Amino acid sequence: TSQPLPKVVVPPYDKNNVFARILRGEMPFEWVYGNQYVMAFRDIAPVAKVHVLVVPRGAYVNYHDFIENAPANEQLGFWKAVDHVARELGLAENGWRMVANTGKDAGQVVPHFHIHILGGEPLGPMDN
Ligand code: DGP
Repeated sequence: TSQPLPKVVVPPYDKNNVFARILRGEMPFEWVYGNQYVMAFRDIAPVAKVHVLVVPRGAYVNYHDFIENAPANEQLGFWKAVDHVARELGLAENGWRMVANTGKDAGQVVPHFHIHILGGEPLGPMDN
């Protein structure tokens, strides 16, 4: 028997966040990959030699919102696309890291769920 999980309050989706604007083609970005489920583009402030963001086309604020509310086909399409992009970027052989900042303590700044793909060089330990 387990405790009931605490409720997660998801803020309303802000249609004008930068990734929403990129998805609508209202902002310049460095294209990497796209399909019916996702877009992938270079991070504007890379912290590794390869730093790419994968975002679902659907409007989800964070991981909780995505995993609870996105239809199963969108979720599978998203996760498969993350793997596809990493392979297309040539990261499969030497490996890579996936990161999803969620909320305040993680420093999430863009309120549209996204995965960071990091690699192209040894990344070092995750020291925080
Ligand atoms: P976070 O929400 O903490 O996962 O960080 C958002 C990331 O998005 C951060 O690494 C910088 C990147 N970013 C912010 N604004 C833009 C933008 O306008 N274009 C691109 N390509 N990346 C952005």
